Amino acid sequence: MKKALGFLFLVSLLVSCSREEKTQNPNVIIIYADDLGYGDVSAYESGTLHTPNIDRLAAGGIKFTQAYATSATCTPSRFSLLTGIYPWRNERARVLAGDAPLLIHPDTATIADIFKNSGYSTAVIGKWHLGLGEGSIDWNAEVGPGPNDLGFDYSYIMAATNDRVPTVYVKNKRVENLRPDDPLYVNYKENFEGEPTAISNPELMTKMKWQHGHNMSVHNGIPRIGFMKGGKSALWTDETMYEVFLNEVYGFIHANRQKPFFLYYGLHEPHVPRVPNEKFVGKSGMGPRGDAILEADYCVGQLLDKLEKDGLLENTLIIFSSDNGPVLNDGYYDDAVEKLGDHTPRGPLRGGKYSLFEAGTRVPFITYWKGKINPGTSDEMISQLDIVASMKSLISSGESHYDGQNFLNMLLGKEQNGREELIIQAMGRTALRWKNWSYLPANQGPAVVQHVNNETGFSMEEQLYDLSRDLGQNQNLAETESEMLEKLRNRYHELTKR
Ligand code: NG6
Ligand code: CA
Repeated sequence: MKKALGFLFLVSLLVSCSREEKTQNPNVIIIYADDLGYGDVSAYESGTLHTPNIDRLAAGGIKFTQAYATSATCTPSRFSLLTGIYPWRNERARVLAGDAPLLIHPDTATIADIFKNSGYSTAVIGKWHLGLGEGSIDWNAEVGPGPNDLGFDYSYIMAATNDRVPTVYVKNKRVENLRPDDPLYVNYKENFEGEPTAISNPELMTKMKWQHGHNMSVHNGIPRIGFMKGGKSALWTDETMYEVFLNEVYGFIHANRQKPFFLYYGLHEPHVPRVPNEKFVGKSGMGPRGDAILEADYCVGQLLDKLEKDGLLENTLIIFSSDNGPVLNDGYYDDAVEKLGDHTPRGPLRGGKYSLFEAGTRVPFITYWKGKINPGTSDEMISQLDIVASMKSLISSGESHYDGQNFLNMLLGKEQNGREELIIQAMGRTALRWKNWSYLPANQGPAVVQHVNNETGFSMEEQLYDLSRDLGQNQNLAETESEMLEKLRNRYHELTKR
């Protein structure tokens, strides 16, 4: 009898503990779009393109108007998102090839480690682009180290980008659906003898043609960067990618509905090649880029519905953002420029992907937690660099993590006390945001990215803009505001000292 009572007591204790844990430890989902611009979300720039599901997040959460990716390209931004370390501290944090070694050292405390160490189930599903392995990858064996060595219990990823080989999914270190009788080989330096490329066999490009770069191996009628051979059974279909990742997301959430989980969901849209499912084709009137954004928006809506159906919406903090600013022509003939119409992917900002001007790194950024966050807008400055420290504070304690600061209360709408200063990066160059000012030091490099047509902000003349009066960075005040210029120049050098 005594024993039974003891047992019952233990059971009720366990039940109440797990309930307690549930309220104390919310699930966290980061939805990270690829190349989605500040003005691509209709909650930010009401125009011709409508993103009702991302808008649903904004309407029920906090829309940040001054939130930054750390870099104007993917790999460095993702590096910082997961580590809280500025990308310019790591020489290798640049757009990586599909066979590049893992960029984050397994000893680094990542956001996934932090969740995992607090008892969370952790997963990355979608775009990775942070390297895999240690230098030479055998795609037919275990592919690692990778996300599973950085705190993610589960990983279902594309290794790099959708325009880079290998065009396969990697699930927990194994290329999915690979058959031993048709091994997969990848090379970024030279082609495999006898294998066709977009140059030798242009007739293979049945779905999309390259405009610049992207002229090596062809898969699914689309030319890519890098050479690949074999692995036919494992090759992905671009048109169903949204669904493959979404199903993985459902599976992970369902398996972990009883315990706290952290999910990093890397959407592949609207990065090139833009090959949306037929469900979305023609729906935006803007060609594949607009349709791909609608596909991404649909995925956000499906995820919200799933959480609601599983009764998890009130116990899940969602952070939505993008890895860098927008780009139209990023290497394929896909009508992105021709069919743009009145839509303004960069919103009121200058520049875009690859740029030190604002549109390179200032991105949509929304926090949503049903019943916990009072909806609103925040004009405070914050960086994706700060997410790790803020999540640390959410589940345990701490005020910083490497370069990142804790802004949990601001993310939850309880305080308005953002960053005073921030270093941003574009293609290896850096600039300073300080209060309402933007300072771009003298930087060597092209003023405009060839073919892409995005302004970089690189100039041998220093630039100084007062964003409170000149959000579009049209008036360089470097000559007239010499005191401010000197102050910011000094601060920039102090902050970027390595
Ligand atoms: C560039 C590619 C571009 C895109 C980018 C990475 C060429 C000419 N351009 O080198 O298409 O893939 O890398 O984009 O190859 S990111 O969003 O992953 O950083
Ligand atoms: Ca990107």
